[in-house]
Amino acid sequence: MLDDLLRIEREFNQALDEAGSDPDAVEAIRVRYLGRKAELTGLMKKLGTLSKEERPAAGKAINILKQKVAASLQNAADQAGNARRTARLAQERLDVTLPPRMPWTGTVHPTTHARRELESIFRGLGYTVESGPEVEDDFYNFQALNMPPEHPARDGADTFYLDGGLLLRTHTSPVQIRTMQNRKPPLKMICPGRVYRRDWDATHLPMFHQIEALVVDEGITMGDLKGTMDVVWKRYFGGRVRTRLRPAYFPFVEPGCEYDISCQVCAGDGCRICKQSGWIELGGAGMVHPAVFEAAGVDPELYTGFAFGLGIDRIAMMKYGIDDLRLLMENDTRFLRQFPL
Ligand code: FA5
Repeated sequence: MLDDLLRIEREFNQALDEAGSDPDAVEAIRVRYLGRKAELTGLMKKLGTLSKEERPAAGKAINILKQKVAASLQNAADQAGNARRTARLAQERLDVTLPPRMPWTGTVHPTTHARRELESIFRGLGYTVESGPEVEDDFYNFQALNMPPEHPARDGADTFYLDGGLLLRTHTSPVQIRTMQNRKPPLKMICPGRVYRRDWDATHLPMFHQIEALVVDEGITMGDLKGTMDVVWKRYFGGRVRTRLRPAYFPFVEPGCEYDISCQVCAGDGCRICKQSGWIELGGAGMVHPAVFEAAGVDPELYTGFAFGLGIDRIAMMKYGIDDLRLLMENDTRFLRQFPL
């Protein structure tokens, strides 16, 4: 029996060496050497076949080996567990010195940004900010603006008509009438907002944004218009911008003009965006027509006023060097994320 115990101990030590720090292998050895079917358990059962004199010494030797095996197994299991934990910790280690991956938070749309900046400039000059409905009727969009039914300027091809004599406003000028109906002069207001036309190309959108301005008081002149525009664009684009007025016809102003700024993409040298002219048209302007004052209930003998309406999308196009207005409508985040605030 003693030979058996020596052999078992040798085999056990060898098996434990081979198991190394693999906890599954250590557990398998525990089952093999201490489990119900273990050879040591078998030897224990065989004690009864030994003589009375041999039995105590043999029983003691078996128990000592069992305790040694149990202690070695406990030791090996602890080491295997530690090794596994250390390996896992090494794998999961965080390098807290790495720069963080910043979440993408979205940006303000360039048109919104341009609108907000313009609003802030006009507020600084004492203007109020008004709004009006996008679904208008014929009176506000055309008639009150000196465009009776047969007037060629209300060319049906440009207008989205709705049922019930309504339409999507084609410009922000109807808000001039609504404001004058509600407030007495002197008044200085702007109205930024969405407008709609049947257009679609690189410089024309079906839904775009205008900013309307109206100033009414005694003694307002074209000089006030030009001076105001110059201040606004110098503040918005910086000192390098040049401005010009060109005579133009709009039924609701007299005299009327178009308002250009030097192209901000090529600094006036001529490029694809300004069609080599060095100038970009931002909108129309002029002195409020007496017929418009009359339609809105303002005395044209007492008051004069100027008005203008500018395309905000075109202004954003200039500010950010965008060469196709349709990009502003497509909501492509690869484009939009180039304009962080
Ligand atoms: C008007 O809409 C007049 N109501 C402006 C006005 C107001 C004149 C007050 C006089 C007094 P016009 O149709 O030119 O004018 O449009 C003004 C500006 O809107 C244009 O110069 C352009 O910058 C912009 N615009 C016009 N159509 C489009 C379009 N389809 N897409 C984007 N911008 C446009």
